[in-house]
Amino acid sequence: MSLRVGVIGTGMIGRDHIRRLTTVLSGVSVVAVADVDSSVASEVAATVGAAVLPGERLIEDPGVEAVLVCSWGGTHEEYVLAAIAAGKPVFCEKPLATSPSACLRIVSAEVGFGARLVQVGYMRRYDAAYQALKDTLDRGVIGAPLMMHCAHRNAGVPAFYQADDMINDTAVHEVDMSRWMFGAEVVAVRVLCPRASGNAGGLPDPMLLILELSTGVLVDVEISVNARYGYDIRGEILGENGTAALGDPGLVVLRRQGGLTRPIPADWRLRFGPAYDAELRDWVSAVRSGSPPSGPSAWDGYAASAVSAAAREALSTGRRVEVRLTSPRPPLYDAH
Ligand code: NAD
Ligand code: ISE
Repeated sequence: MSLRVGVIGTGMIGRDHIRRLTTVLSGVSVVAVADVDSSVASEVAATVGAAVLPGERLIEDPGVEAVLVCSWGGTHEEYVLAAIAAGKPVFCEKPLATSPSACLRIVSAEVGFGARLVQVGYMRRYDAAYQALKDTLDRGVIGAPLMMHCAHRNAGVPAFYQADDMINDTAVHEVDMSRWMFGAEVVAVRVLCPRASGNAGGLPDPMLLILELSTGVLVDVEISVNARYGYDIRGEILGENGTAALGDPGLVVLRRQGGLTRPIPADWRLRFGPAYDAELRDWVSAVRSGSPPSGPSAWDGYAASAVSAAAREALSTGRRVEVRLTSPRPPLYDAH
């Protein structure tokens, strides 16, 4: 029997995940969709033969065994809490919620339920290039890490995208990646902004975050969201005995007509397609076998959100802001 999934939010990533669930993965079907824009929901539902339901009804529906939340960040808390209350596994796109307190309400509901139901869509952990980089680091090939330099460049962003989204929605990927890559918490953040790009459209773009990890490692993250030339994700670790950088996954390098070229992906769908496939394959397989999800947990979502909150304060005050996590971490998340 295939796993019957309901998807809330049929915008860009909701549609991409529905395509992946129905045409790339096996053992799963999309039986219901929800979106506040009912015309978009109906259009998408028709392509996969799913029912259209309001979000809360979709979660309660006995025909829906597991839920994917792909609506805007501000709506995640209510849907994830409803899924936990219904005892249904839920894959929630990042960020888990838009404030540390909202994330903690999810953590506490999951702890109250007594088992892990939530996975958060931090897909860098499933990306072949990031996994190879982590493997290189873990094998000691470059010695103990000292710093990591990251760039996260979007060709452009939608008109509704705000300054805080550069942190909550974009840099938050590098926050989660840094915690996973180095197995350490971010303890303080600074945010610096050079003069804004002529393409910035009112955003403090580009922006530089400096993350201090509990181990003394520093991670700097350049966020540019109107880079125009393409979607460019970079990362290089400086270790005591060498450096290791992300490779370009699956790109062909062309030498012809006196030139050397290689393509740059247009957006996140092209750069991270195989990573999204892998994260959902892993989630579907865990849910089908009745195991807890092994991907980023609600606690990881909370920790990333606490760093985002500190970074927003650092942006508005110009100060170094310390990150304080509620402690202790509940034992439910010990294997993480
Ligand atoms: P989008 O604007 O294209 O789509 C969001 C959809 O949610 C819209 O169709 C909107 O009508 C719907 N929606 C809003 N409020 C709703 C509600 N209360 N109930 C049901 N539907 C509602 O946005 P998007 O780019 O698809 O982003 C959606 C989420 O996915 C965001 O949290 C974003 O951060 C995340 N995302 C993650 C990645 C990634 O790389 N992991 C990439 C893109 C987006
Ligand atoms: C978007 O929501 C994503 O998560 C993409 O991965 C990121 O590159 C982009 O900046 C976000 O807006």
